[in-house]
Amino acid sequence: MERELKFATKCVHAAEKPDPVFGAHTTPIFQTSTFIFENARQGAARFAKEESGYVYTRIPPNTPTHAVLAEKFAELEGGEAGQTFASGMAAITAIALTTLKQGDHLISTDVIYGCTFSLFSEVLPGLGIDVSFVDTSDIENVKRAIKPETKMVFLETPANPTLILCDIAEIAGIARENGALCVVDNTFATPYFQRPLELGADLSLSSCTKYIGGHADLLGGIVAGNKDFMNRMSLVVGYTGGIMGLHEAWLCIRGLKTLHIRMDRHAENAMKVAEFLESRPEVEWVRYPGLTSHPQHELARKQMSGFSGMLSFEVKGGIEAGRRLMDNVKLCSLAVSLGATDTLIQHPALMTHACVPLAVRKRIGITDGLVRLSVGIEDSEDIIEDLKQALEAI
Ligand code: LCS
Repeated sequence: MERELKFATKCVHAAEKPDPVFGAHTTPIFQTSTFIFENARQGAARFAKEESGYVYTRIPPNTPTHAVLAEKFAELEGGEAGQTFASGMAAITAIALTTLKQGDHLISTDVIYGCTFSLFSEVLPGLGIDVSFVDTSDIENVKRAIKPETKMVFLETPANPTLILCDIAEIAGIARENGALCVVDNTFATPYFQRPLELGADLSLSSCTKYIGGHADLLGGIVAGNKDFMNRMSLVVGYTGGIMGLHEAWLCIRGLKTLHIRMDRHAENAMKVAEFLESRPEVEWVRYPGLTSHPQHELARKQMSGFSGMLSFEVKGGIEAGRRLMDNVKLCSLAVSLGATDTLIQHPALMTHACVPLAVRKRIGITDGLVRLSVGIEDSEDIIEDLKQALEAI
């Protein structure tokens, strides 16, 4: 049997094919909206899906640039196939529309990115889909929430912004036994640190806007899973049209080539920053899966090979102290999004999760004083120095 390439080698080489016409070393951007058929028979065969190949840029497999990115990501996640999207939200929407219809039931992690929460709580119920938000950190809650109509269990782990985890293998098993699809939003961990498909999930998705692109200069989404699901989803992709731009696809291919190096540095820096914050008298608590104080540190060690670059913490003095901290940082950028090369600081209660009702935020631990940090790949000493001066200025 052929030896499987290591993850770092896959980041660099997977799906890359030298251009057979001109020999271009990198994957070209196929800046075209349509593809020429050799004859009418071929055009008809491609539309009928009797023959594989490109048709029109909105319709999967979109273009060869998109196809290389989808295949590269699928290989990194350990999936059979992939599909790219205009954003992480477009990916989540297409998965939901492919899987759920009127009368179906969705179980979702309760701590989840704000717009995913709004999509599930405001848009899907309008289509007749019943949604239960569940604390998936306890599998008993998932078992209790399952109904005959449950068609999908949607997990986000580590969760945005509280960094709470859920046991992917256990929950994927429960979903499978009950005929429901298990989908994991793997944006925070990336396939470098966590591979949900290998743990039994059906689909793993990422917002490429974050670590996959890696440089805070694009919007994109991507999904990996089996071929059958991708074929079914291709209809929804073609009909709804939320596809990734060509330049973005090219940037994501480039981003993935350094994913392993960037993620190691993000995680190394995040651990140092988490330990620094935990040692400070101004800080009430710190939540980072790599800290032994994280309530699910053992689970993190079991299902992740590293702890990524995201952490949250609360400064003593609540919302006001947090606001002063954010106003006083000089090196860190006060911005939403995450997974950039620079360190980003933001306030979920007023920013990314402002759309989540206060009562829900309180129940799921998004306190008003919670500050979220996306630790960048700068020198950790400089990040820590900046946070130190900002904490002292509170
Ligand atoms: N999933 C997670 C876990 C996210 O954090 C985000 C965006 C998305 C999906 C959606 O991806 P997008 O459509 O933006 O590509 N998270 C953001 C955040 O925490 N700040 O700004 C956006």
